[in-house]
Amino acid sequence: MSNRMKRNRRVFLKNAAYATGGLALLGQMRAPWASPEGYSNSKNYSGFAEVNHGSAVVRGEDIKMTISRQQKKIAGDIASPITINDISPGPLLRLREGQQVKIHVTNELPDSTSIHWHGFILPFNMDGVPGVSFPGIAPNSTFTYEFNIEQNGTYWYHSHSGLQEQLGHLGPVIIDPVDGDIGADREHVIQLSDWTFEDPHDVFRHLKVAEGYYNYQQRTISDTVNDIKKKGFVNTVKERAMWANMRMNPRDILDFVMSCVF
Ligand SMILES: [Cu+2]
Repeated sequence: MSNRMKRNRRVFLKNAAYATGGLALLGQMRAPWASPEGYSNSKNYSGFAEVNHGSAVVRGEDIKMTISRQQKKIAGDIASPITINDISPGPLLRLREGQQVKIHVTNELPDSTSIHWHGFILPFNMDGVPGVSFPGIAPNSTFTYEFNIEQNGTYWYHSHSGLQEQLGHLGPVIIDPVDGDIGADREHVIQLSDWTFEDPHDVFRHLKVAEGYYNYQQRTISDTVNDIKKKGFVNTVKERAMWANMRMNPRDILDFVMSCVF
């Protein structure tokens, strides 16, 4: 990015921040979830989990990550997500372009696990895909990933073993550019994830058996009658035929989202 572009982008972001922040004296009265370190996992804000994500940043050249399964409060109920360094989703991994890193991953799960570094440029045997580039991390063992950081940007890591990712085995990664200039005055990491109290294997099986399993908004005969009244018979039939041709349900947003996740 040229210096001029960087400057313009900064001014734009600053103005945008002031515009949205109004007279809230940005930086002094900012909302808790707008903290540079983030609080999205804090029970103070949403009651989502009993962990303050704010302290969960790991950095340096020698990093330890421990995978286990712990009881956490999610949406007011007790769940057993997979945790990384005691939180779920895992900590923000903060690296710098040009550095070397050793990441010791200890598996305290009863099953084999892995961490795939999504989008990283690295040697194939450090990629973390079991059965392809390494054998996986057996229970009660530690695998050390070791590679050079050759890029910068925003990435994420996640398990490539079974459906562990759906149980919370994932986390964000920020790699700072070698000159430290991210081209903005402030940054926020937002990682969206979803939680189901169902076993992800059951969800997977339900969707394979009946694609509309989680579609609670199926169209009914009265919708068809209403459509005919509004759009006419021919248009209604045409529209129904279009969705049928695509083999999709127009109201199956949830199924669509779950299919993408898996
Ligand atoms: Cu990935």
